[in-house]
Amino acid sequence: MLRFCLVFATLLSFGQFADHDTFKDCARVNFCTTLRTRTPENKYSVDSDSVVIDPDGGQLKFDLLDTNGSDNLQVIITRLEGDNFRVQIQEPDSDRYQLQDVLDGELNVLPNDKIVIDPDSYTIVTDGANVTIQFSPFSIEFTTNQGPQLVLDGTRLIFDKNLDKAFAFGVTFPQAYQLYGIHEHADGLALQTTQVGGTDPYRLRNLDVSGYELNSPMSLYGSIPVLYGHGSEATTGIFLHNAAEQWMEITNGEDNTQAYVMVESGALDVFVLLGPTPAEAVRQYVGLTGTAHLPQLWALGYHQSRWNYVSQDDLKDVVANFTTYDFPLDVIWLDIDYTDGKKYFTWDPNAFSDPVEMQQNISASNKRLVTIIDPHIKVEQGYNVYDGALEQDLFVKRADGSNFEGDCWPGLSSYMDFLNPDARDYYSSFYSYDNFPSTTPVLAGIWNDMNEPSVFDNSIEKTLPGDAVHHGGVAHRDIHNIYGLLHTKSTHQGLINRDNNTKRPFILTRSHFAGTQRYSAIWTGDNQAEWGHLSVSYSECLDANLLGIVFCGADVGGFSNNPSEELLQRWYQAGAWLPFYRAHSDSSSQRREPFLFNEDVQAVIRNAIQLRYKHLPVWYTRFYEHTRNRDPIIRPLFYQYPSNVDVYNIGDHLLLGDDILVRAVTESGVESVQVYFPGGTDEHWISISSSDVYEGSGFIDVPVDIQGIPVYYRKGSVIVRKDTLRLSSDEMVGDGHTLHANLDADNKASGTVYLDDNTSFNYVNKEYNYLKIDVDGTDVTLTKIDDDANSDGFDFVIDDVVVNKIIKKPQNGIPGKYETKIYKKTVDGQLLKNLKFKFNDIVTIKLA
Ligand code: MIG
Repeated sequence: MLRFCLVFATLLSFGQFADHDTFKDCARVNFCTTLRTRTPENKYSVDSDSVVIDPDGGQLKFDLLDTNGSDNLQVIITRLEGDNFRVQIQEPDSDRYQLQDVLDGELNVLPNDKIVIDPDSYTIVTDGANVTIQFSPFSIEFTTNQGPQLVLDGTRLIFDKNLDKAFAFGVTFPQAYQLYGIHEHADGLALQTTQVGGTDPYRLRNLDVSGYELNSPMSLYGSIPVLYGHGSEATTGIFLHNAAEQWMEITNGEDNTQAYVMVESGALDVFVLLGPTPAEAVRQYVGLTGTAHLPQLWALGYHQSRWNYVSQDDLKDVVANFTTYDFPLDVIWLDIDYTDGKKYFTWDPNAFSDPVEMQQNISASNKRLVTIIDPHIKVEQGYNVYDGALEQDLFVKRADGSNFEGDCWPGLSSYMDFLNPDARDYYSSFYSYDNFPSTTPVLAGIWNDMNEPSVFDNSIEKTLPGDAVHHGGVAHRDIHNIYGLLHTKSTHQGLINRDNNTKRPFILTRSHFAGTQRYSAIWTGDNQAEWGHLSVSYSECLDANLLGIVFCGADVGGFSNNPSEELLQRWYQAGAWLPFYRAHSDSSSQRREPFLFNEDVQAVIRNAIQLRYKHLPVWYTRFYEHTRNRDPIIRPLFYQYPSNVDVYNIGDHLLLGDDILVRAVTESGVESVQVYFPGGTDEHWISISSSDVYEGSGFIDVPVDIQGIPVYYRKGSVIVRKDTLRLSSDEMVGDGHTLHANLDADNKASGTVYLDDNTSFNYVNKEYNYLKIDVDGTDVTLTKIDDDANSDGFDFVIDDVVVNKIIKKPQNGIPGKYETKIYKKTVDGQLLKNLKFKFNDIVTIKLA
């Protein structure tokens, strides 16, 4: 049996290229082929008699007349807070599925207090924007102070009864040069131009694509239908609130940046984001679908996973070796191997005969456990999860009304119908300590995999068929892309209930959609141990960060196949700067836990992980600021430097917040790499591994060795670190901080730091300490940012201050130099850690 499993697993997961027989291109999808080649026509005009202005409700409604007379449509334009708009277009008698569960709460609708009525147009006028509805030919044009920004173009609006519920629409971005967004594709950061005869349109249909290929518009596991049109003057965007299969034709270029969106079913429901900066466009989008809550601190540490830790002894050994070999570790993961016959919420009685003891063992060295729970349920009478769901009728159905059954890990399986609130409640109850036997709080988080959902049947693209039926008679095709979101929603509720709402849940999901950030972190699925996959991990997670899902990572080392030692080291170094930091590997790959390598390799990997831990206060503070401001945690260069056209395609650099610049090394055998330093010649970037300082003047060739990748602090920043080396985040809680102050020309630097209980939701009730730090020469001033926050118990303890001062300016691409002074922890003879920062405290510390 074991032998059979291994062979089976190998066949399934091995592959250098995606399976194009199974996963379709546009040419094999009827609605895509038909809509893609449709010639634009002036088909629609506004029926001026039909316009209804509803000033209180903020809506404008009107009919579109089809010149052929048959296919009239209705349009509703709603004005939302922040000068954003919603456009809904559908047939007058439409029974299209209206998506639920995705938006974060109620929308804030604003009244249309000014509408200019002309003979051939209407214009909604607000402080920041004009929205002009042209009657004939029909179009909706959004104009801001920076000029025309976005046009919903009537000539490519298609509702075709011959294609059932499929529709299409076009958007042009008059001021953009480049489109970004529409996660998830294994592609560069900037979207490619697609065209008939060239690259296929980008597809958004959540699929279990093993062995996926790079530079490809193929679907992967998640879909976020958000597009940003970006130019040097302005950034705008659209969010298509629709979870059916979609294809997007992309055209980039000055004066001609546009997208043509083809959708299988559901509603045409578009939110327009008017920017005008990338930061504002992102905030507008995240305002619709919500922020991530803070993770528990440990979730930001290093995670060790592998398919297959085969027994409790195997697992305990791995954990023990991390300690023996001095590698920090917060979480050890169990893949499907721990279950009894792939029945989730059970343990294999032989290999995992004493899960409680195993959890105690893990916890003794301050580590935690995460286990996998998939959404398919083994069809087996006597398996309680199955029996109850069968009895309460909670499975997805076939078109004929019988329960859908398909093949997956356990053999024949049925699929929880997470669209049904009762199914979500039912499933969530299995996470309780009673219902998931032998679990303790050491089982600190859950991994939801295979939730596209995956079905082992290539004839249906390895997922549920579109005509499968959900609660309320909803066709699967209408909600396909939110199946994983609803799975994590149920899991999230389960963990909240399990711990009586005292702990912030940690969930990792493979399938995702707009709004997933409210419940779960994501990873990029089954990547490969290849340099190109290391590089794409940056562009994929940067993209996710622009689209609200900030907690993103990729399997460190690559899931399939075996990385060279060099690639593995580079991956540990780069992965340390993505929000989610987990090594994971396929069951058929060789083991590659860091302690298995020679001492030189170990030292490099240890350094990479330690550097992650030193920056935990930065990560935690950025996550908090995300909850507060909706900002991405990691950012591509164009986001921070939007008018610099040279950085539009750079996807292998990232900024953590705005003060740390990282360049992944994704090339083998190099002694130097090109690093782009942004910000102009007045901006300076201080290397953390040498005494070099670079000016923000573009690409500079920087020497590298295997010890590290290029990382820089921005001049004028204070980076708050914990530099005492420990073996887990728990062990660091009592440690003091080291401020790394990077002085500017005026000898000033500033930053922020956030502290709380690392665990609970009390921060929502303002139980935290959030401080602004200002360094001026040798004075350090700490100012509480929220007067009304209760910081009792969250003292900010400073051990020492590292002051970096530029002593030779960089010039003409030649690096300058900085020197470092370290100031120790005395203030008027007191230890800094005895200081408490209470209500309104401003404390000035003289550095000795
Ligand atoms: O079809 O649970 O992406 O991380 O190790 C493979 C086994 C199923 C896919 C996940 C991968 C995981 C594996 N799973």
